[in-house]
Amino acid sequence: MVDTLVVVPTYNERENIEHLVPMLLGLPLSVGVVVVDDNSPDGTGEYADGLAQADPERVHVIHRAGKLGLGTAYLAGFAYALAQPGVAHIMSMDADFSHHPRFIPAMVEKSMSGYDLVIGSRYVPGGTTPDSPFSRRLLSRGANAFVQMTLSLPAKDATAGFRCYQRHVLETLPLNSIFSSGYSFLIEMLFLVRQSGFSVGEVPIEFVDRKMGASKISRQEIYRALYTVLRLTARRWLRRR
Ligand SMILES: Nc1nc2c(ncn2[C@@H]2O[C@H](COP(=O)(O)OP(=O)(O)OP(=O)(O)O)[C@@H](O)[C@H]2O)c(=O)[nH]1
Ligand SMILES: [Mg+2]
Repeated sequence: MVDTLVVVPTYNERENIEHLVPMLLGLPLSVGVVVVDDNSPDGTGEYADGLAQADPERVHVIHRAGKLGLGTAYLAGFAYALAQPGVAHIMSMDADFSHHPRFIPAMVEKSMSGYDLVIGSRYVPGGTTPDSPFSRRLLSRGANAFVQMTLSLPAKDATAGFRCYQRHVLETLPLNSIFSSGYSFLIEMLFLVRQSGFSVGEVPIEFVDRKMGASKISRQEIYRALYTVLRLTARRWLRRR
């Protein structure tokens, strides 16, 4: 019976999931994987189908018609996870090995010690980004500093997609009310987590840059994230008044 289900959104990650899914299944935990693929032109979806056929109890693939965004991909994965009765921990991670499976046991352990959400974090003591170029560090640090300042989110790494939610968190949060469809979904989720009074813990990780495939972050995504933060700041402000 699968206890921890890992949601992996993919868009053109064939070379990565080839290695990632077997590594996840090899963890010393009862892990299942849900690949949420947006009809990747490189055949990620079909490749994932093969992995699911080989281990249908533990691997599932959700196919969507086209590139519909990271946020809605998480939502599709979460909906599937919540429909599986035995699943206690619902995780999300990138497919590109920036989030390495070896950190999952520590994240699940921390989740079991009582944290409603555990983040695999670059910015707590012990966390590192050894090969990030300066421009990427600046973007990530800048984004984190900005959301700390405006939303005072309860995590040092508020934009990380490496997360472990306890089941009841996803059952409780108003997921359908989430406005962001892209990367800023992660900020909005954390905002909701805090608003609902859930506890957040962080586990240090080594975040390495992708070696295979290409980044999907665009300038447009950055503007959208900025808009999300401003919108949530306004909401918070109005509530306070
Ligand atoms: N299903 C789906 N997956 C997506 C979409 N956009 C990004 N992804 C996946 O989300 C994860 C994160 O995307 P990345 O391109 O690695 O973004 P990033 O990690 O912020 O940026 P890089 O470090 O530059 O790679 C990867 O597994 C992508 O394949 C999307 O629209 N749909
Ligand atoms: Mg990446």
